Amino acid sequence: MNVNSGVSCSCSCSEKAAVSIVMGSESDKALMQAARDTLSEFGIGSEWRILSAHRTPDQAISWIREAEARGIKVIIAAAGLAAHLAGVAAANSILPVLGVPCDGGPLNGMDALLSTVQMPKGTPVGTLAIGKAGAVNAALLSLRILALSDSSLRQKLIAHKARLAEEVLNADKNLLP
Ligand code: RP5
Repeated sequence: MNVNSGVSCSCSCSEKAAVSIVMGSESDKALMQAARDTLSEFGIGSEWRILSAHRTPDQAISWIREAEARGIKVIIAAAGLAAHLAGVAAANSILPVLGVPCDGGPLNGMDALLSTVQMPKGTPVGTLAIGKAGAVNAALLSLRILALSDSSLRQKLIAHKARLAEEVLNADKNLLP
């Protein structure tokens, strides 16, 4: 699927997109593919767009304002450097907004982390870790939000948690004495 085609889901699931991923630049695409893949593994559809708070503010605001009408339940906003996209999303929607500070740049994502996390009171952004861990966790946190009203998704998350534990237990078991 073209990154800008938006509304439909490209994963193997047949679901309508429930999560909207917006990112500030094409240079954020590889990182946010990890979020999209995680959602897809759980059968949850996502749309994604490149929309810049600084370079295409009108398009970004329109897309975010119309998200609820498209059936979106959670917005994931990813940006680097002076990262304002998540804040703009939270200012233009009452959907939960999860911010992913993109790594890279001279400050390795610290600038994006602070820009995303330090929202003034009244306009919340749930900020995840810098980089890939943040992208994957934004997807997992979206799934937890969706699972509040989706019991089969809840079961998948319980199984996923058990798999994570099993991996650590197996690694421990396989350690040479
Ligand atoms: C931000 O600036 C983007 O989200 C990206 O992480 C960073 C660099 O953008 P490009 O110069 O690669 O387009 O707006």
